[in-house]
Amino acid sequence: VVGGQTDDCFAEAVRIGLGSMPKWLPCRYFYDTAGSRLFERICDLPEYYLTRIEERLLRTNRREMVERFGTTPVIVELGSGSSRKTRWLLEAACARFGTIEYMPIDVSGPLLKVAAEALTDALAGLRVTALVGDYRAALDLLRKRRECPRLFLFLGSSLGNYERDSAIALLRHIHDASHAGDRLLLGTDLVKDAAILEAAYNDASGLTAQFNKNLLLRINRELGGRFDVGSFIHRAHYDAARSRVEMHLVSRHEQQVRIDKLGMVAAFSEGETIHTENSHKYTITELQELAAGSGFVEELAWTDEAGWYRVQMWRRV
Ligand code: AVI
Repeated sequence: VVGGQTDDCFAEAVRIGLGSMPKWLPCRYFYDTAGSRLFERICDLPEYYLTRIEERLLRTNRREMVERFGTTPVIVELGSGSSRKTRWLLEAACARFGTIEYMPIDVSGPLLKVAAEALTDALAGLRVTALVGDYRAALDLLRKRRECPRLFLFLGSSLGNYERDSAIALLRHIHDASHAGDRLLLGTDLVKDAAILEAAYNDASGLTAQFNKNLLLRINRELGGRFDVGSFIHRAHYDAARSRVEMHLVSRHEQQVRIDKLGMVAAFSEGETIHTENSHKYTITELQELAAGSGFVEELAWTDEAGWYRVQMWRRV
């Protein structure tokens, strides 16, 4: 465990976010056990093309991805979750180098344990050292170690959930924790037609709505909240000017909600929203600017035929 989110952080985020105008909650709190399970199911939805395309790009190009390294790299994954897509890459790395050390970093200890057991059962030659906690603490720990070249993985379009400034700050943090010759494999969603994007975040089965509303249920479970989730509507729309899909929870009517453990009452007018997530979409030019702005150079990149999603390998300079 390398430092992580405590219940106090969640309580503080809710106090601040629901006391603000407009109201908001940080999207990292989606991922308690129930939220992480819902997200795994979102990844299989027909409308949510991101995971499917990324997995195909990794599967098809995995050999080329690992061949960049002359000596065996340590593979470090930020926000590994179930490590499902990473398996392709690990398999290719084990085939190329014989043994591989894999360091997944995630806030969910139980998820890491299940993923690590499944991977070591499937891949002889794989050694897993899991780090439970937030990226920053894990990166600080890694900064002090220098055994082999490292391949950092930041997949699943997770960078898109950061505001532009925070995205640069996180990339610089990865840069500071790495050494010349280390590489970053980054998966990002690209700017595209609004209808495709909105369908991906408004799926017909209502799973994304459930995922969004799980935040209110989490407040009820952990902080003694009195939210009636039926009184809120899930809304996701693409803001083309900001190139991002925004997710909100919209109050159906005027209401007051008590949150016992915080000793607060959150008052909502009809139609008032809680802004719960931004999911930024990039152009290729923007991605290359991000690389340059954080001390990396693009070495290789892979995109699907429709140009919806991009995986890029950056080398640390
Ligand atoms: C984890 N993250 C990249 C997802 C996204 O697409 O922004 C979270 C998500 N939100 C709604 N659906 C999936």
